[in-house]
Amino acid sequence: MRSNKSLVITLLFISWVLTACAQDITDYQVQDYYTKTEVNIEMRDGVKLHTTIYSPKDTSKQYPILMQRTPYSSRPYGKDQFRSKIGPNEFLMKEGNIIVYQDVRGRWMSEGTYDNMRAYIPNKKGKEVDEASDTYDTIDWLVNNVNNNNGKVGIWGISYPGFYATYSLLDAHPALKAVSPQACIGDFFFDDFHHNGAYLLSYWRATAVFGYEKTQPTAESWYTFPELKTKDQYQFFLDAGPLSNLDAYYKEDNVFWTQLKEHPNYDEFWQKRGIIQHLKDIKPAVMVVGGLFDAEDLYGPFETYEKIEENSDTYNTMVFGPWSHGDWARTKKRQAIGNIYFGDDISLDFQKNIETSFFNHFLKGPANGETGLPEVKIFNTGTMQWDSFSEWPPKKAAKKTMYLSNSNLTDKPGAGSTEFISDPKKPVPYSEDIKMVFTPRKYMTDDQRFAARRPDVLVFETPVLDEDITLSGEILAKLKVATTGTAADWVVKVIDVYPPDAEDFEETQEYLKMSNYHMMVRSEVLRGRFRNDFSKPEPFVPNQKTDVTIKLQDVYHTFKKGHKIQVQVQSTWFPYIDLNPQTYVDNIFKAKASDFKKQTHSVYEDSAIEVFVLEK
Ligand code: PG9
Repeated sequence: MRSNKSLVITLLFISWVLTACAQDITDYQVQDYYTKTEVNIEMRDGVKLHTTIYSPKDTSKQYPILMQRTPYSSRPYGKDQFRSKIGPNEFLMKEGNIIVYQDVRGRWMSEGTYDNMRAYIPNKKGKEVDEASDTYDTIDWLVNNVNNNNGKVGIWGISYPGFYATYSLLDAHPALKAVSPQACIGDFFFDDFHHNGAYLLSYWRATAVFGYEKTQPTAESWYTFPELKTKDQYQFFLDAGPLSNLDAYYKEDNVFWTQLKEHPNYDEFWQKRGIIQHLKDIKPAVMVVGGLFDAEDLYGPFETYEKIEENSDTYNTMVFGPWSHGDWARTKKRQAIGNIYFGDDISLDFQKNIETSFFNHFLKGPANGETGLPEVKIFNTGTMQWDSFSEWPPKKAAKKTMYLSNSNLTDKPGAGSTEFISDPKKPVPYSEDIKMVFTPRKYMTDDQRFAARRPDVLVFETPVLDEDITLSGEILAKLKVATTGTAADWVVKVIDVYPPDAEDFEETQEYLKMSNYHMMVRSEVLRGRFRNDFSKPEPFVPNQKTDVTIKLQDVYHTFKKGHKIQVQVQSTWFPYIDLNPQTYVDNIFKAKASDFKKQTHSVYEDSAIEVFVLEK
């Protein structure tokens, strides 16, 4: 039996080691392990793009290059100014990689003219440029000029940088081996600024970020946000009235606000800027990452993965977690969105065991054989567990149709209809806690009881479930509606109703918070004028029964035994989206106050929700 003394010494040594490791994580200083250089790389048309290069100080070995191209600035600028963290995550930072940030054309310290979601040009000639050629030219310069690089390049990016990551797959440089588009914008008519043609009014302030053009390379922000004296976003926009009243808050030269107003339909302006259509014959390995509760870019990641899967033989995988926009890049321990707690260390585990493995396999490893990562890793937001699939959507899921009949979700259609009055003067709030935000990020698991109890929200639900039911894949809302007016928006929400005795999440510690909680699982809107064609809007014929089909983005959610599935249908969702006048006008951005009318809408009982139920 060893003496107590040696036991104490052993314990002291263990605690020292742990502290040292902990210090290593907390005391890590980028400047102690990396040098920084800044270069202006000349593109094929002569424009120079400002590029920051962090290179490991240990020059005894070679490293891959991990790059991000961004419209949000590569700052801090200055060779002695270091970011506190670099790269996709801290594991890849501490392992040592050459990490590069680049201001895209026309932004911050780069030259050139910015073009918001610049359109891809197939078969470019001579000095024709787009984001693909800028990426190609940049990679070519880097692999030929940066010391100690191993000739392999990876690209990652979240949101707008995610769009540039997707873009890098087109006409890809041969040195580009691995790309991770994350929360990647696919198309501004379905991501961020619009959802199925409805303008996201809640994004209004963000228009400043992309609306003003700088006249020369600058390290200082050149755009300003509208000065507002309120946090109450609902009241502000309700009081503001028609969208044209918002012009006064933007200087006349806000290019993007003008583009939004001039292109209310899915016209060539938006179509040519969508990137999904070009994703074919992709060569680099791809890992698409998204958040199942990402309020900004949900369309992009799902469409990016599925389009590459359809059109390319490359290694193409997808990870979708219980995250809001970009959550997976943070190092917080507790993963929760609003009142819903999903577990601890979910993001850190993703960074360490998935993201780092993906890049190391293709950039440092033999890059052949299996990565050991699943084709699809997706979090079940009902069981709070990760699951893996060899394809998405899962083949072993069967379509099930539920009809919206007399407040119930039933197996058979009804013969009647339910009506409600939709009043633009008292629109349905999109949440109970609406603040004047840059973009709405946290509402997607909010309790929907407040809405269920409004007369202008129709509620349909199953009886209490006597067994678990798991929905996997897209949800299609096939509504049959009518309106006394000639225009209307249609919002569908799919909700998990917790039982009255639902356990509180240990972490939440708010007594009986989860009792009868109406957790939003998925929601989507369609601007009714686009029901047949996003590029050809058309009015409703008053009081005529009309088909309106809305695709809700994919889910992976188990509705547990004792819960209920609920569907809510409404016509306003304010100010997440702008108000529909409910009388047809060519361009809602130019509607007058007198155009906005209260109308009576009807939802017929042969309306249906089509879901995919995963077989047990
Ligand atoms: N896609 C996100 C966004 C775009 C435009 C305005 C506001 C947000 C993002 O890049 O974060």
